[in-house]
Amino acid sequence: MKRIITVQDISCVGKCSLTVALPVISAMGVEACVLPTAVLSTHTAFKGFTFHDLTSDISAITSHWKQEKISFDAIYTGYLGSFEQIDLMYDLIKDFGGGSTHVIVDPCMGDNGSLYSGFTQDFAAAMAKLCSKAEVIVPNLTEASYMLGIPYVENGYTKEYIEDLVKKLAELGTRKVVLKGVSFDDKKLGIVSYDSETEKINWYFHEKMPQSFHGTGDIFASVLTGAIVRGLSLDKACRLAADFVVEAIKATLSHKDYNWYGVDFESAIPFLISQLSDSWL
Ligand code: PXL
Repeated sequence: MKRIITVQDISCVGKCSLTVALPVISAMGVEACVLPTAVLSTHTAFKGFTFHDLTSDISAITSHWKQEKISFDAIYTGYLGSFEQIDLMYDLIKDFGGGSTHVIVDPCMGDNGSLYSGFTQDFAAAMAKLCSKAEVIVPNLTEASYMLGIPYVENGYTKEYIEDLVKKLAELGTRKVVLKGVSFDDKKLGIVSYDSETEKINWYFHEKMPQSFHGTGDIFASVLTGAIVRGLSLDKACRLAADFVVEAIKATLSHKDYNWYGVDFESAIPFLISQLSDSWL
């Protein structure tokens, strides 16, 4: 069985980060090991959340893994709470990366033109540097703009603008870029993936949902990671991840009293499993 290590916070309530990565990656038949960066009572869109930083535990945990000669097929980093945690990711990638181990960095920092509570432009610059160590990065348009230090353009951009953006993101030093949330009209939302080695750009547009939710970026990155370690091409991995997010949003919206803070991805897990048939490979 393939094994991945995912590094992100555990928000006890809120359906994001580890509370989605664990069930989603497990459902894909991939072992999900965790390195929690912080424990929060909820994700940061709730008022008054608690935040317990776990930075000081990280080195002891990873040293133990080294002693035990534990290895991973992929390293997937998500929400990181401090500059120090970003620095620790260089060691993690040095110690557990290399060879055939995939490194996926989701520079989880913001959405809809703003950074999440607690993040700054300097943090985005540090995250941009970490992207140089990744094989695949998974920013949305907000994170891409902050990492490149350019204004966030909400809409009205051209195909050329997006193609230029993914190439600039690849210049951060990663091989592959998956840019989320691209839209040229009010009906479709898309994913653009770019492989800087082959210079191939793939576009995938799906139905635009009437509402966006917290945690969908984490769900997307979790499926993408699971799919990559299962051997799917980047294009197929993006399609599967996007389709699963759409299914999860549909499931959420089908209940009139749905939660505002996250999606019912649980209801869509049978869809995810059904898609992982041989026809995807
Ligand atoms: O889903 C992204 C995310 C992850 N972790 C924490 C968050 C958020 C988004 O708000 O607050 C703690």
